[in-house]
Amino acid sequence: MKLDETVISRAVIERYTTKLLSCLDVDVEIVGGGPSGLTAAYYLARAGLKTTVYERKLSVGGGMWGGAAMMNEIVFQEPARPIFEEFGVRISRYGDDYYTASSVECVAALTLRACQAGANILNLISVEDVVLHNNRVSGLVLNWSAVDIAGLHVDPIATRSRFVVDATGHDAAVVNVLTRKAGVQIHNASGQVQGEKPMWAEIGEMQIVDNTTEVYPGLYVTGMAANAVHGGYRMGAIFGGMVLSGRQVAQMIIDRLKE
Ligand code: 48F
Repeated sequence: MKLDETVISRAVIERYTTKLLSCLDVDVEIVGGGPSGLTAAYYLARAGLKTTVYERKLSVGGGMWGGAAMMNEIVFQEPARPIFEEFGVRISRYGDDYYTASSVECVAALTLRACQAGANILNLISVEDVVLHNNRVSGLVLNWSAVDIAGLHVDPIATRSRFVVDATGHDAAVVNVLTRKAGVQIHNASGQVQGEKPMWAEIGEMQIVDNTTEVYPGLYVTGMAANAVHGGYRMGAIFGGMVLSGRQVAQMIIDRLKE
């Protein structure tokens, strides 16, 4: 059998181009491939919705890899257990109220399940802006992360979707760019990004599901971005709220698209 370098290159170029073209017009675009974004992608794609995740880094997983202070175990609580079990993660009980799992296994499982459910995950792409039509977020503005890092003056490409999800974690990057550039009021207590509060795990974990909302027409928040936008507490290395919020935003969008 002969292996031809140009055929290998052609395969990559053709297949990636097909994939990228299929992402130009989708049901849901998720910005950020951390635990909340990957969980949302799994449930949305499983419901048959055309779903894309954009991740600016080489690897998805966000803040999950490092557990707490680089000790690669994560902790979660009972309400999140069925989600981790559905992802096929091996979990261990810790005391009466906690479970632990390998953070590496969690990232791998969430990523695999999201892909196998049919979500497209595109890494190395940074979302730098939103498409805003008639006071509704209608898509995303993308560029290669390498362009951003190198500071090159290169115009982006734009997509269309029915809903965008900001799953960018503490930065709430999508909501921040919308409010900064469009000067709009968002749907929270102050109309502006409130910023996260200091750490209070119990309250932060309770708030995160309630804070998973549509903050502007067409734009939802999930995960730590939800608490950042609504002024909720941070919670550190407990990840139950992240997957519960990811499942919640998926369900809200699925319900909306059924209307
Ligand atoms: O930060 P991240 O893991 O967000 P999350 O899903 O989970 C938070 C936890 O990891 C942890 C915590 C647990 O209690 O508080 O922090 O809310 O993942 C966010 C992902 O979004 C990517 C970023 O690289 C990361 O992988 N991201 C951020 N900005 C952009 C982006 C952008 N502009 N374009 C594309 N990806």
